[in-house]
Amino acid sequence: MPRLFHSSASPYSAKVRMAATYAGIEFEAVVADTNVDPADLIAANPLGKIPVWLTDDGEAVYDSAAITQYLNRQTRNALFPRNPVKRMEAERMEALADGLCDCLLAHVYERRFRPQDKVHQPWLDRQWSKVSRALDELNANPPKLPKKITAGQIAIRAALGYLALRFPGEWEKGRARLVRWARRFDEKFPELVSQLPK
Ligand SMILES: N[C@@H](CCC(=O)N[C@@H](CS)C(=O)NCC(=O)O)C(=O)O
Repeated sequence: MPRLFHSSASPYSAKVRMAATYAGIEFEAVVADTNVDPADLIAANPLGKIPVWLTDDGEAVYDSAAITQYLNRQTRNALFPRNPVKRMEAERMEALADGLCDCLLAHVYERRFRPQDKVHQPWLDRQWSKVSRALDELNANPPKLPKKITAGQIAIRAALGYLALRFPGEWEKGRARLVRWARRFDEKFPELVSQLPK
């Protein structure tokens, strides 16, 4: 069975867990603590980052966007549409969600890994302004939620799950449509809820 190096809180890991579940691919989830650079994680990915998908052939697939493309090929397009325009939209949605998570992670890591007197507020503000713009765009144009969704909607839901976990009360104001969108996603795809960041 394929294995997934992941952590429960990681938004990119959540995206992959949700995408694999949605696509009906079974996997063994293996928790990796990136803080201690575990040897098996480093052997799979010299960057020491999660998620990493390990195929039955022992191949390591990373990063998370490469994994969703890989899972899509394994399932004959369960995660991305064939239509080129629709596919580009789905890939852009995933890129927006991943980029949003990059900013959130930069924010979290700045505060987690630097001594308090070295935390650079303008850097935090710059990251947060990107987060705000991305969330405003999503609130103004929430992605459609048809029966068949793509890795794009899944990535957005995972990113909102990370916001709910690490930034509760800091992003929802003025974005009621987006908050409702997340609730609707969970109602429509209850099987994915347990895979959200926690
Ligand atoms: N672009 C990567 C980002 C992966 C990433 O930054 N993962 C975080 C956890 S959420 C990580 O492994 N951090 C540990 C580190 O940077 O050392 C992806 O999409 O998979």
